[in-house]
Amino acid sequence: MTDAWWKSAVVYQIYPRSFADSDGDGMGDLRGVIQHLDHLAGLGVDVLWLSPIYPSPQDDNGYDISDYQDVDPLFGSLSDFDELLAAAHERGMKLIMDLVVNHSSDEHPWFVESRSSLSSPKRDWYWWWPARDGMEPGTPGAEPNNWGSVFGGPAWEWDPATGEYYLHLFSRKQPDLNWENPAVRSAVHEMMRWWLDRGVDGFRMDVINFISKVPGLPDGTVTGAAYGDGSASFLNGPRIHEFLHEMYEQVFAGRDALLTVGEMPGVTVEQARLYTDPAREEVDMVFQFDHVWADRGPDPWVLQRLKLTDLKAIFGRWQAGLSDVGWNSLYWNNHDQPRVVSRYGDDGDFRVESAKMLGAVLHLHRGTPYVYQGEEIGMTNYPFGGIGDFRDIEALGQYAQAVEKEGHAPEDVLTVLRARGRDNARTPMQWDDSPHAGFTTGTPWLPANPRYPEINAARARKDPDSVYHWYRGLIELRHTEPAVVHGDFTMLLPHDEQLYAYTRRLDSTELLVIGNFGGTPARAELPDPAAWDRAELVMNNTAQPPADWVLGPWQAVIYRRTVTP
Ligand code: TEU
Repeated sequence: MTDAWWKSAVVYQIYPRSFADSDGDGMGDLRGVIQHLDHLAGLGVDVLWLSPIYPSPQDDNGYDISDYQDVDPLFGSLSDFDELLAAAHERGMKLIMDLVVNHSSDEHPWFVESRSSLSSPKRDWYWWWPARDGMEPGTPGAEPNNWGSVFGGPAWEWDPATGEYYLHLFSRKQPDLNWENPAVRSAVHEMMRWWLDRGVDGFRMDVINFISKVPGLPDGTVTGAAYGDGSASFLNGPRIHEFLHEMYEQVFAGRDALLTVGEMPGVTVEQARLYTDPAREEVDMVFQFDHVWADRGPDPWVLQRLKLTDLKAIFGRWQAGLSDVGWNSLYWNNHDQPRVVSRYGDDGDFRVESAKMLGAVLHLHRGTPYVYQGEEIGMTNYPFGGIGDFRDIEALGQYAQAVEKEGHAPEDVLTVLRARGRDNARTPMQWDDSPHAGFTTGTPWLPANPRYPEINAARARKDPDSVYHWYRGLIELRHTEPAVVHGDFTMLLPHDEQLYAYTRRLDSTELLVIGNFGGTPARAELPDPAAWDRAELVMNNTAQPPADWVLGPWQAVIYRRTVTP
């Protein structure tokens, strides 16, 4: 495990619903992915991660699964899937699946059976609880505890037929599976082995640090929101390491060349050291959230600007914390995050420069980078208007709770949703300048971003100065320069509010990365500038190299030198 293949790999995330539609129904599908594999192979990525394609009522766009071992007809068939897997493998790319097993759909046969009666053999596969002591079941406040769900409203749904409540940390159509039950765990393991036997190369595990709950499910802390915050009872719960190690033994042990990454909101560096220590046999890496929560203030409905020094403190802590044991994953974007160029860059005059700068600063860290569809062409947030423009269950549910239950001004909530809402990531991939950005010949389920005539893949591939070719260069650098993969990391200028700078060092090679997070020139006060006098400028996103270490607006530079011991 010392030289794991995924340390030099770059992963590309596909959100199939919004990637490419081959049959004109307005919804992306697997044949659409197959048609665009050369765009991905050309970029040089090593692994594809497919967001869920399983049969689903689509309450949360497929993160509510009603059959773990098939493909939703919306996306195609199992034979389309096999063809995609073979076509990816032919091009030297691996493919990992999304594993969503903290919860299933309420339409999964397991849940249908579980809710059918108090004595159902599957009753204990989910979290069924009676009403709070002394309360009339089904009345307001009678829920077993005070937890709110991530998508707004209580985390419990009353089932009049059996008179009990079931737990759902996400929507009411996503009941939480009861991992305390060994039969649940072995059913999940069996399903995972079935996919691996089919040839898939690993899993991205959805909110996997939520699966172990504190027994008794005590009330959460009351924060002034409509519901309590129960996260202390389900984030990194008491049996989480046991469950992950058991999964490793039952599913992954003895299989080669896999990749496992656990999505873990709220994970700390100390916990991540345990999760990703190869000797403990849990997961290869985790997705932490600190750097995408860095622009979140105490009031969720007030936009807060990023302080660059906070961002550097976060990455610095993660780089140091996982330097001797474990491994980082690196990402700006995924299907839940707004577009990074609109968030931490400048999507106006400096869109191309800032998208490249953000890519360089992220990819040169130690860890495995993830690119989300459209990031490689610098796609931007969508100009949402009113709440009617949003489709995401999270945006709609949180809006309803904030406005109707908590009395926030609609315009304040909309301001935050426009900047941070998940639909920003979910508008169609922009392939070319034909109608709907070439995503579909029909009517897309979410409209294409109106900037597609300027920002699209066909144009980016033709332009050697595009964000696409810059990302291709970053990926190539990771593949060819071992210091990018294995070098030590040292943060420089931790107190500078505009420049992000660090070095990577492996044996006699040292790299220096500097990125300007602003639209004005800024001078890097390096600790030892003379050491870099004769260094090679490996990548630069503007026409001129810095003079006297003054970087232009949104400039990014990567230098390499040979160190004589
Ligand atoms: O997301 C987990 C998660 O914590 C999200 O709630 C995320 O922090 C939030 O949406 C950011 O706005 C995973 C999936 O990635 C997401 O798409 C699913 O909706 C969720 O789990 C439930 O499966």
